[in-house]
Amino acid sequence: MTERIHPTQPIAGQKPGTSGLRKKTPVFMGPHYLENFVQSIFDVVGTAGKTFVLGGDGRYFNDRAAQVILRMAAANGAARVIVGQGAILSTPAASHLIRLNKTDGGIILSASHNPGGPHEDFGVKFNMPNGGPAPEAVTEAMYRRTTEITEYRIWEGQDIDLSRLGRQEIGAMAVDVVDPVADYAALMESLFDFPAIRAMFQGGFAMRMDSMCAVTGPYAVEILENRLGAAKGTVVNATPLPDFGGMHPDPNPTWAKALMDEMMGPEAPDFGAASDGDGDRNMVVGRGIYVSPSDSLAVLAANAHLAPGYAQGLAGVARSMPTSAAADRVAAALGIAHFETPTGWKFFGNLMDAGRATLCGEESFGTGSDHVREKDGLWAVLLWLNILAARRQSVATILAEHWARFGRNYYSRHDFEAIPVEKADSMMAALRGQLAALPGRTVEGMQIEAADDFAYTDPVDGSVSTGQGVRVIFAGGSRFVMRLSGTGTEGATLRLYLERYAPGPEGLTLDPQEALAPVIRAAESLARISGFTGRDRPDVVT
Ligand code: VG1
Ligand code: CO
Repeated sequence: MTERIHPTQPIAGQKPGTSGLRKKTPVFMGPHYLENFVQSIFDVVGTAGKTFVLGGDGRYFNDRAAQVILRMAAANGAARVIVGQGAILSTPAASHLIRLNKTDGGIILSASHNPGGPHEDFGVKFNMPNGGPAPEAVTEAMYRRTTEITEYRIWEGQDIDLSRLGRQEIGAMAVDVVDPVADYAALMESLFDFPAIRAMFQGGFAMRMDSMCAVTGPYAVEILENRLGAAKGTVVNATPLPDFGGMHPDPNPTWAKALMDEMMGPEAPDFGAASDGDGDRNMVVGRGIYVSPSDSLAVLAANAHLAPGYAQGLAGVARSMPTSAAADRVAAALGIAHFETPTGWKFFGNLMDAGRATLCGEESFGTGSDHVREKDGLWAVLLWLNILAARRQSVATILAEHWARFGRNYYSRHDFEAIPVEKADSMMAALRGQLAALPGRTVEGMQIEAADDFAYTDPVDGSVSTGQGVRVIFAGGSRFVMRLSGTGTEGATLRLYLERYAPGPEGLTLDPQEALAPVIRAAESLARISGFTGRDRPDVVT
């Protein structure tokens, strides 16, 4: 092998979004594209003598990209890289390995819930030594570096054999290939009551776990089937494929339709779950009942003490701003702190590091805790299983009792995808322009209490993030929020988040779309979504 310094030039558009840099795969495979971004990461975080973790969700180009990054890490003077066998690591497992081995961070190869394949999406993100996604100041510095880069360093030579466990070397750098599942499975076993869950499965409890041909397959088979004794075949679509079998690995009722149909059908098992491309998202479904992610966070917060890892109680609960306030009500009842952060897991890191939040969640099928610094799909599934085993009730009963106690935050998100960017921008600008005049006005019979563009001051380090989503809040706890996605790779995606609070005891069992109808009409009348975009219905409803 020989070390080379390659001249290069800045490539426009290498700006990380909500969760790393995501682009169409052919863009990432273009000349110097991956190399420029990775060198920019290394230039910002420093590499000499450092140890990093590396792995990805197995999508197309994952294996090639991993080889390039290993050779670049060696040429940049890193001491050691811990890499998942086959270059595979789920995002939460990568976060765990970063923390467990006290490394200097890690690179995760994934475009998460976006489809994968030669013509779909690829992504790269850097996680900090705490195991969490790099904060905005760091990703900004990486982006700035991509605009001035002139060279990158790489060893040229043969590939490392990533199928072989154990140590190999590139120049002076050690490459340790590790089992992607083992340490993560041990962590799960330390948090949850495996004997109780095993007994529940032995008693005939049936489950369907849809891994959507993405990275959680091997994790779910090992944990659910091998260690917890769930029936063989409980995990479906369990083999990770480079194109996720053509599926869209986003665990929501639209893209995990087969699971939804089964759970709503006559042969439904007791519990269903799905996770996304990189394993950090989860959808949970009971027999005949869908659990909205916002409700899931609230139920988990209210019941976490039933799991051994959380028996001592929670320090606090944090949710992203567009996530419903259901978790806040639980926090208030428990007498613990609650926090409202911008969208994206990176904003939870400081709260968890400071011991102020134990559980965190987003409406986008993300839940997690301070066991790692990423959201964690299988963790959420296991916490649900632990609660089901402890309470010996159905998902439907647990939800009904939860709403009876706390009231129900009806919630839905409407996504309008691939809108021309100029149209989306003018719509958002027009809405922002009205905000100051909205409070006090009545729309659809609801009085507007407040309207703003969400800004967040991190209570730990004081950093400020502005422009995080427009919210219009009505008297009585209803609201809508609008923001543009920061993970898409085509045009703009508008996310419209809708919420309405019903205190109960009446009116707790409506269809969410019906319950939210006045809020949906209010959003349309104020933001003129159809007028600006020409769309009269969303592409995805969750
Ligand atoms: C979306 C979700 C956000 C989530 C992010 C990454 O971002 O809304 O809650 O943290 O995806 O999830 P955006 O900017 O498109 O709304 V993952 O599982 O794709 O890394
Ligand atoms: Co994900």
